[in-house]
Amino acid sequence: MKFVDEARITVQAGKGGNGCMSFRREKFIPKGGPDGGDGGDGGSVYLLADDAINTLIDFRYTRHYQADNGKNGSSRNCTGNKGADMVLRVPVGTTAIDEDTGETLGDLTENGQKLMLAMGGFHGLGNTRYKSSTNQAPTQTKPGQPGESRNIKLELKVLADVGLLGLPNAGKSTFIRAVSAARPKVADYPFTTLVPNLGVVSVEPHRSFVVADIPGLIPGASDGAGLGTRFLKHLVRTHLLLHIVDMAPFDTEVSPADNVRAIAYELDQFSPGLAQRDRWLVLNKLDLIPEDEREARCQAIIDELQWTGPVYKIAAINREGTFQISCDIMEYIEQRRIREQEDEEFARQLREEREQVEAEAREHIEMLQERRRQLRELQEDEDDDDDDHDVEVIYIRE
Ligand SMILES: Nc1nc2c(ncn2[C@@H]2O[C@H](COP(=O)(O)OP(=O)(O)OP(=O)(O)O)[C@@H](O)[C@H]2O)c(=O)[nH]1
Ligand SMILES: [Mg+2]
Repeated sequence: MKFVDEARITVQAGKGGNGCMSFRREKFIPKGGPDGGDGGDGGSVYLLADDAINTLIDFRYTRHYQADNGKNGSSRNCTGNKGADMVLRVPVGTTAIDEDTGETLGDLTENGQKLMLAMGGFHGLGNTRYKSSTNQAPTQTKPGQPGESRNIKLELKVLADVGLLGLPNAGKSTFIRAVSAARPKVADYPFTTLVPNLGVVSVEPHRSFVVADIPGLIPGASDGAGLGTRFLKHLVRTHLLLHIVDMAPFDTEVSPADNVRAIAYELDQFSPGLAQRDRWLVLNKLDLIPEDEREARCQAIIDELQWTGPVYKIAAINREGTFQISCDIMEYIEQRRIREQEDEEFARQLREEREQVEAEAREHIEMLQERRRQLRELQEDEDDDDDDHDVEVIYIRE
C-alpha cells in the first residue's frame, strides 16, 4: 500500500436554485396572484474524518469535487430541492489548507468530525416573496447565489503518541514488530522502511498507544540526503520520541554516541521545537554484545553524551526489554493526559509548543521544496516529475 500524505483538490459547492416567476392562472379563479417558489440552496462540500481510512490516495486520482446545485423554484409556490452535499471521507489527522490564502481551514482530529470546505450558494427568491399591498403582481425574482469554490491542500499527519528516530538499520521496524501487531518489513540493509508505519501497542485491555516507525535519518538529511527529513513531520504530533541506537553497527569507525549526536543535529535543523521534545535513548541489539561487556559499553555512551534522560537497554529482535519500555511509555502518556486535563497552564504550553513545531516543520519543508525547485530548474531534469510514488530520493553531490 502506498502511503500518501498530501493531496491537492478543488472543491466546488453547488449553486443556489433560481427563484421562479409565475402567476396563478386557473379557470374560474379571477385573481390568481404570484405563485413563483424559491429555489433550493446549493449543496456544500464537507470533509468527514473516518478512522476506517488511512491514506489520502483516493484524492490523487479524483481531484475535483462538486456538490449538487439547488433546483430552481417552480409555480404553485413550489420550492426547489436543496442540492445534495458532497461529503469527502478522509483519515483522522487530516488538515485542510486553503491553497490560495494559506489559511488552515481546520484539523480533523477525531473520528466523525466534520468540516465545511465550501458553502453552497444561497437559494434565489420567487416572485411570491415580492408581493405587497402596493405591488400585487410582482415580476421580480432573485437568482440563486453561486457556490463557493476553493483550492484545497489536504495534509495527513499520522497521529501517533510515540515516534521512533534513528539511523537506517538501527532496528526501528524490528522494535515496532516486537511491541505491536504491525508487520513492517525488516532487513539488514539501510532504507528498508520507505513510508511511515503505525503500530498500536496494547499494554493491557483498554490501555494502548500508537507508535510511528518512520524511515531512517542519515547525516545531512535536513539538507535532503537519503530520504531527507520530510517524514519527520509525522512526528510533529507525538508526545515522546524514542531514539533507537544500534549498539553493534557494521560501521565501527563511527561511535554510536556520534550517531546519536548526528541524528539530534538533523532533528534540530528540522525543528528546534521538536528537538526539545522528550526523547528517550533506546540502546538496541544488546544481544550482539558479549554479556560481560554490555553494561560498560552502554555506560560509555551515556557518559559520552552526558545523557541525563531515561535510557533503555534492549534487544528488539528477541523482545528483551521491550515490554518494560512499553509499560513505561503507557505510564508516561497517561500521566501526561491527566496533567493536560487538570492543569490549564500545562495544556496551554503543550498547545503552544505543538503550534511552534508545526510552523517550523512547514517552514523547513517549504524551504526544501523551494531549493529542490531551483535545483531542478538548474539541471533542467525533466525526469524528476511528481509521479505517483510518494518517496522522493534526493541525491547530494559532495
Ligand atoms: N541481533 C539483532 N539484530 C537486530 C536487532 N534489532 C534489529 N536487528 C536487525 O537489524 C537489521 C535492521 O533492522 P530494521 O528493523 O529493518 O531497521 P530499521 O531501523 O527499521 O531500518 P530502516 O527501515 O532501514 O531505517 C535487521 O537485519 C534486523 O534483523 C536486535 O535487537 N538484535
Ligand atoms: Mg525500518
